Amino acid sequence: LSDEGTLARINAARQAPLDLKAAPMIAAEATGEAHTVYNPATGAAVGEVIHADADTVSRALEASAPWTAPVSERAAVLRRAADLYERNFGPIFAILAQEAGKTMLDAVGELREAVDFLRYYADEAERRPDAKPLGRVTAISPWNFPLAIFTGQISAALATGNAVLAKPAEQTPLMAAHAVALLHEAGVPRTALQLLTGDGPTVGAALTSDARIDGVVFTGSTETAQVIRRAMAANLAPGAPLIAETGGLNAMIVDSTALPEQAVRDIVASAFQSAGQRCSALRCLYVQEDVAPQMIEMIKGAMDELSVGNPWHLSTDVGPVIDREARDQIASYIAAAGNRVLHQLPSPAEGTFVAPALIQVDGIEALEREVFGPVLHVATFKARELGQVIETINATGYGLTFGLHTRIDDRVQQVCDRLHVGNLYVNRNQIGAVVGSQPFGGEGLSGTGPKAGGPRYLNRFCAPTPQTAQESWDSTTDAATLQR
Ligand code: UN1
Repeated sequence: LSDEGTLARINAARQAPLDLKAAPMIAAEATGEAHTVYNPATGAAVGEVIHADADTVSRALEASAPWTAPVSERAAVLRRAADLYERNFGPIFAILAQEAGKTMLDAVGELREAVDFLRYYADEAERRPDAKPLGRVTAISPWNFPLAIFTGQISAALATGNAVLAKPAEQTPLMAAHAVALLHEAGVPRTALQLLTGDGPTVGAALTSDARIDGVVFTGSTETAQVIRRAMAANLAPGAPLIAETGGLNAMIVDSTALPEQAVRDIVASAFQSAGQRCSALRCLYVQEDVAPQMIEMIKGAMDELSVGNPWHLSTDVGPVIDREARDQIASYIAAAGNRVLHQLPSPAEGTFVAPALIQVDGIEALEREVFGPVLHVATFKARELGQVIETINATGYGLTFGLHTRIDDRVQQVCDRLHVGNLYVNRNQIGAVVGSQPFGGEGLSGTGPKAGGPRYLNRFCAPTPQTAQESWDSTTDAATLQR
């Protein structure tokens, strides 16, 4: 993206006019009501979506059939889909910007990740030639990665031969419909991959409680995962797994040996890239007291450099939050912080923007809840209080990402040994896990495991074998997570 010629070419490719429509894509007749999809940056209508009604969901369940083609053929189709995704970068970037408020940097990363998932799970499935699928899998995906996580869930389930019933987030049906069209074009049978655009109470509830469902894969809030687990416990076969990746109260520790410029760059990226709308984003920074005043001034200075605005403009660093409800909730949270707000940029007047904010935390406190937006909290600690900081982070019960900036080698080991966290990043930012080389997932309230984009992930989408049943995510562990 630093090359102007490439940027101009990418930008030109997303200018083509699009007819943005989404509807249930099922192997039977679909019916439902029309709703408008809005651009969070401008408030303009960008497309239309039909929400599946209850009859459509039950027709889809009826029509659903596992993908019985040999694994080599399934893998070839998924690789073909990866190629189609790459060739379609223009419309994909246009939809990501207009429907999900994604900056170009985020959109490029998202497409890359989606393509990586398709190829990685195709390869992984071929390593398990004798595996049997679970059967029918429900995939419920979030709006913050409407292409990458949507595709990751679906491709894991399809690679292993399952039938998928996919319910995308209500805010991002257009990206989902475009992706499913490409997957069908690549050769995924329509009975193996069905899309059910719609709302949680109609579509989500039916697809997580119907006895014909053999497993659920979900990414979203911890609270919704708990609702899904209860629905599954009441109605599904007792062995049906929930594979969940949920929220976090992600922290970073910066001690007095850290390199200040590097730490500040990584703090600002971790907290504010994607407008803080990543489950991996940094929420609470703990800075050692003697370097805190300087560090806080540098963070404020770096925040001032951020350009907040419409992601359609290539110079934008921070786009809108997803919708009005999110904007109002985050804005009132910041307002309630009163004089603990150390710094906040001005917000654009139009659209659902929340400008990045820095909020002071008194003492070594943990945050009470995840605020899913560009809000960074900062606390200070004395050298002898490091242990207490780690205990405080562990005590939240969440354990998704964690960042550490230090130049003391022993400290890295000490922190690694004591923190209960899925992804621990040292002397770098704490977002942007990479499929294959940095699998992503959390502990405790942050998810069930196994990690997405990792070598054990596909096992969970297969009927258990004596060997896979031994793995640490077996049903006992699975039932114990999300309940702390
Ligand atoms: C999420 O925000 O739901 O590490 C997942 C990252 C991403 C995963 C984030 N690859 O930022």
